[in-house]
Order: sequence, then structure tokens, then C-alpha cells
Amino acid sequence: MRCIWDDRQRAHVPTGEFFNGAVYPAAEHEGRVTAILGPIGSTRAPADFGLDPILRVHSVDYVDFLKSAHDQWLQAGREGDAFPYTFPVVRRRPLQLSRIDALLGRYSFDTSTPIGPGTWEASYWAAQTALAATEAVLGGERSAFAFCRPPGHHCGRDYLGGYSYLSNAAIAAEHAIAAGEARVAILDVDYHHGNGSQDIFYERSDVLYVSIHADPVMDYPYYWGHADETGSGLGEGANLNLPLPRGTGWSGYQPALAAALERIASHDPGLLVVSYGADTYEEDPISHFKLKTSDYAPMAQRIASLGLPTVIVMEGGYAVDALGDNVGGSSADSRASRSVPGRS
Ligand code: SP5
Ligand code: ZN
Repeated sequence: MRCIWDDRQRAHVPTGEFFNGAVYPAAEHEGRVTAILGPIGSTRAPADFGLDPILRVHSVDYVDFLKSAHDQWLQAGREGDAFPYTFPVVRRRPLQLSRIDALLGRYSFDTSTPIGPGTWEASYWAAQTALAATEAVLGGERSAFAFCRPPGHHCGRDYLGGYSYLSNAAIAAEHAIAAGEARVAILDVDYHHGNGSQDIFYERSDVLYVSIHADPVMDYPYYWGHADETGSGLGEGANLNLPLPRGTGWSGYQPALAAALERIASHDPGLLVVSYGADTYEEDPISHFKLKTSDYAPMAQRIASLGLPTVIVMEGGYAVDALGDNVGGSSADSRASRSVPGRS
């Protein structure tokens, strides 16, 4: 399988994140890169598709903020990574915001997603990585793996969060639509609900969003990912959330995967984007499912059995010691695709 990676994605080096009342070392750190790059073998760098495909998903004001936020942070006399601390949640109204702290709160929904000097550069190349993989698949490759970092499924059109700054999966899906695909599906198998991807396509019928994730009653992102979120307006019915309880292993996961695949097949998409998080792994440090390394190849094979052109986009996964096996042995595994009859 073709794998896309750009070394500029290493430029994002978050030092810490704030949750449960304390600052912890960043779970989404650069050590993930080395762990994954080894087993996936040779990679190709993406072409530069520019800002236009990013701006199909994200607003201009948000992109301008993301580009300049860390400079503004330094100009305000701060050090290290930029963090929000005040959020305009209650009775918010349009305002011309200028202070960096006001902007950080406006464009963030959590305190785990800091902006450092290299965050824009890394996020930009993560998006280009997703675009390059999409181009490969639109050009006839059966599947391609976009090793995107930082991840993307939590951020929305004009907000960041959940270690996500640009929505790599949504950018891939929109790129395929712009290239003429009538229908695209996103299958999100990260442990966490991809609230940003859901939000971006919530009122759309052409891009189906299906997610299997930890029940948000117990787990981040709490406010989204519930089973009764089914889309709205034109998008009614084009959003499927399959929340599962903490402790779920392969026996509990597999029926949800079957339901997800059935819904995707009925959408009849021309292209499938898989948001792949390895944080469903039993030893993931911030998650609570019980999948084993040996479960990822069957997962990949079942997804491949749809027979759809597939772009796999990397999302979360923080058990660094096992990450290589959990990524290299599944989504990037050509054995799974070779076992599908009729596919090369
Ligand atoms: C892409 C992705 O996987 N983002 C996940 C963001 C989760 N951030 C919230 C972290 C809260 C972790 N709480 C776990 C307590 C560990 N003992
Ligand atoms: Zn996750």
C-alpha cells in the first residue's frame, strides 16, 4: 500500500496538555512518528496542493488565526505553547476580537491542544499528506495510507481541539467530492468520537459519517458522539454514531463494525475515508477499549471487503511501544488487501 508522510509534520512539538486539573506530558508527541514510520516501510512525500483544498473545509479567519496564533502569543510576552483559558460559551455574540487570549478561546474547545511555533507547518503538511493519498486513490490505487500528524478528526470548520488543528479526513473527503465523486463515506474507528468530522458534514447528504467510539457519557469529547445524533436538514440520516462501553473487546466491537459497514455499503460511496486511531488498543494510556494487536488485521480485512477505493488517515493512538504493530500490521498491511478476492 502506498504510504504518504512528510517530515515537516514533526514540527509540531507540544510539551504538555491540561486535563483533570493538571498539566501532563502531551500524549500526541513526536515519539509516535518514529514508532509508526519503522513498520510502514518506504513512504512518499506529498505534493503541495496549496491552501484551496484546506479552505473547502476550514474558514479563512480560522486558518489566519492558526497561522499567526503563536506569533501573537510571543508578541503578548508569553513563552512556550499557546493555550486558551477563557471560552465565549455563554450568550456569545459576534465581536471583533484582537487579544490573543480572546482568539485562543474563540477558536478552541479544550485545553489539550496547544499551538507551538511549528503547529501550523505540521498541520499544513498533514493536510497535504491526506490530499496526496486521496489523489493516489482517485488516480486508481486501491488504497493509500496517509500518515497524518497532528491528527484531525476533532477539529471543526473554525475550531481546534482534541490534538487536531486541520481536519485531514474532511479535507480528503471534500477533495474527492470536488474531483467529481457524488458520494463519499467516512468511517471513524478512533477510540474517541470524531466530533469535528461529524460537525463539518452534519447537514450534508453526500458525505456519510459513521463512527465507532467510546460512549461520550464517560469519555471525551462528552458533548458529541451520542447515538441519537443522526444528522440534520439535508444530512438527516447521513450520520451514524455507534458508541460502545469502556472495556469493549473484539467480540463487542465486531457487531458494531458490521453495522457500520452495512450502512456504508448502502450509501454506495465512490470513495471511503477511514479515520484510523490505534487508541482502541488494550494498553492505550488514555483510552479504555480492549482490542489486541491481532484484532487490527481482521478489522482492516473487513473494511477492505467493502471493495471500495480507500484512503486511510491516521488519527490517534498513544501506546507508543505497540503503535508500530498496531498500525503497520493492519491499515498499512498489504496482506489484508491481497486476501480480498478480485482486488490486486
Ligand atoms: C485524536 C485523538 O485521539 N484525540 C484524543 C483527545 C483526548 N484528549 C483528552 C484527554 C483526556 C484524557 N483523560 C484520560 C485520563 C488518563 N488517566
Ligand atoms: Zn482518539
